Amino acid sequence: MFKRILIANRGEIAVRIIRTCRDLGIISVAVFSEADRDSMHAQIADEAVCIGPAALGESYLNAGRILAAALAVGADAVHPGYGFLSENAHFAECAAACGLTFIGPPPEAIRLLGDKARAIQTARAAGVPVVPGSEGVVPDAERAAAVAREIGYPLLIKAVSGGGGRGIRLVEEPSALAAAYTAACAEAQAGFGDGSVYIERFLRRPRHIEFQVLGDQYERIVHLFERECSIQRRHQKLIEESPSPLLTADLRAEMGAAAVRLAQAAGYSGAGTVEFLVDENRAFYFIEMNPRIQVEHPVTECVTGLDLVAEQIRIAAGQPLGLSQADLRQRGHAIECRVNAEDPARGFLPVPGPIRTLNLPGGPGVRVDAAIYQDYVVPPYYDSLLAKLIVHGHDRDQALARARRAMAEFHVEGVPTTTDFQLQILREPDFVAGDFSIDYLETHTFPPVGP
Ligand code: MV4
Repeated sequence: MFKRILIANRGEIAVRIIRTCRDLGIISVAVFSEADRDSMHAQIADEAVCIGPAALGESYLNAGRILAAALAVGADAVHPGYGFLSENAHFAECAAACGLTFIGPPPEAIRLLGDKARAIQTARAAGVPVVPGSEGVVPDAERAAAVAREIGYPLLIKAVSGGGGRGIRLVEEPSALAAAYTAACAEAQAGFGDGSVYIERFLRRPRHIEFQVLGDQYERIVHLFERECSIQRRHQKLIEESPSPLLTADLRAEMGAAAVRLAQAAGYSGAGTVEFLVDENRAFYFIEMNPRIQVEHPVTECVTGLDLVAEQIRIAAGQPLGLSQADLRQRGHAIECRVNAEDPARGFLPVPGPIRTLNLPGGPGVRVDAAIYQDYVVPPYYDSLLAKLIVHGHDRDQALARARRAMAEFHVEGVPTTTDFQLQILREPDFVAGDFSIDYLETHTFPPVGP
């Protein structure tokens, strides 16, 4: 097992990883920017190294500085968390070249899944359903028109190197296709340094349901059931849950098996997430796979009883998976609310600044993953995630009651937060009935809550 792990991240996920390191008797090493001197992750880690100024390119996105810090402290492994360098195949290769274990999937799998068209072709070859569309990259406007004649309108042009909502363009009718194709390629080139695009039929009002998978280095892969992630605003998830209110046991087993087949075909190991869209007929389609631990992983931890970060570490250390699919059960119901330092009344504008008062919820079935404390100053340079509230209950009704109870207890003064907005969702009849899609927040209005 590793003796010392460097955590190449900040905020709640760095704290989350430090906690598991401590459980496992592994020395944790934090890295922090000059803007994060007072951050919780830098304070609670066993060791902490300043790696540079606030700017991402000089700290958390600077592979050279992070690897130099890891070598200087004698780390044997690097955990990238989510975001930052977590999906950077080159960083994973450089870590290995330095004699450090990258706690994540093999670089070849990261590279394959980072190319969304190759990922979809891998899925198709593995018998995983995909959205009707182009077979791989669409190289010119003539080919785009040919694909469009086959699949019809509306359609989406997606950047091969996009993902997570970046680099997508909706085309409603044939007259708009040629210009949209040209613009999509130019945008993709400018945004990702790769102008390749592919085309899919546009699904109306789908649900976004993802499956957690876990694979060891010996080709054993299991799935840890689904997370329902449809409640989002502009690709920022606000509430996630497991199980999804939509899935039947049969559909869950079918989608889980598909997720495992895709991971196997991609040569995957470690923790990963397979994203599907599910239409109104409950037909499901693979759209992409994320080769990292995700923000919403605690929902899966609650219903499976596993520590996913510990599983990542054991897998990276070469231990075989101690679980088989038949051992795994989805127990009860878990809901996560992401508490952001944003003002819903001002279009969810991020508002950094000092936290003057902080009262965190507790009690039965409540978990808070956060990296904040009273008088902590939220820096303006990074994301606005303050905390994650995760509740667990015997069933969805109990989990909902606990989520409402805990969110009402969640009290922050100094910066605005999303808690009151989420409380309204937790009480809204369609949400309570489990009747929603990715369009939920565009089709439901919530009055601003006064101070
Ligand atoms: C789609 C889609 C409808 N049809 N693909 C956006 C993020 C990226 N992961 C895939 N996305 C979508 N792909 C087809 N063929 C609708 C979305 C989409 C979406 C997906 C998941 C969660 C939120 C979303 C919000 C808007 C659009």
